[in-house]
Amino acid sequence: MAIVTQFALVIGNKNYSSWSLRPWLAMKYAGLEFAEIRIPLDTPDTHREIRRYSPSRRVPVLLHDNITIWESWAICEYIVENFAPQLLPRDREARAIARAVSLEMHAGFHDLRQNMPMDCRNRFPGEGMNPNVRADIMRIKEIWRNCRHKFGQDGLFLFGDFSLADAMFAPVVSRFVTYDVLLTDVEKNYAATIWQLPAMQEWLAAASQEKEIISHP
Ligand SMILES: N[C@@H](CCC(=O)N[C@@H](CS)C(=O)NCC(=O)O)C(=O)O
Repeated sequence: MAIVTQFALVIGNKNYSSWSLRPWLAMKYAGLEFAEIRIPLDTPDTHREIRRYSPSRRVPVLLHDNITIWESWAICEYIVENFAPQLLPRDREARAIARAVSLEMHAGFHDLRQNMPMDCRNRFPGEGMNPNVRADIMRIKEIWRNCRHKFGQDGLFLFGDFSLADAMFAPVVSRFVTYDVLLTDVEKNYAATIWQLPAMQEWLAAASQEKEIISHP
């Protein structure tokens, strides 16, 4: 596939912006070259800077060919539809379930997101746990086990090869590392696969170099 340039992805801090990580990973695995416009979150300039690019006043935003696309999942779908069809499984059922679990992630797990915010370079073992967070974690682990068992046997990812579903769950892997969430074997192996991806390591290395600190509520 030809490398298409002239993409720019507007993202937040790599250490904190879980929504930015998702399409960033998808673009890396699509083999697309893109510029990054990084806007640190939670500063006096953040809202003004984000408004320059984003109608929703949120990052990520993809700029391509005079088109502005906001919402992480919409960016992922745009990449698949136009440049990287391989990022969703071809099989009808697997493709439908990949979308279902991705959108379950996109729309849900508020307790986990609120109480265990992404903070790639830090470690807070045991912090943030409560019964609702535990329920979110149980459901995520169930998704991982079911997908690996039913659709993932031919590869290392939820649906075998790397897909948008893996990009959507990558920030959860980072949270599980930061808050030292207990995982069983299938879950642990899957989390390790995501954590060790070269692109994930590139993101984490950049996150560790960032100077901004956003304290947790
Ligand atoms: N549903 C949106 C959520 C995007 C979102 O909440 N982004 C956060 C950063 S991770 C943001 O832009 N916050 C703006 C702010 O803090 O002012 C998506 O999927 O892209």
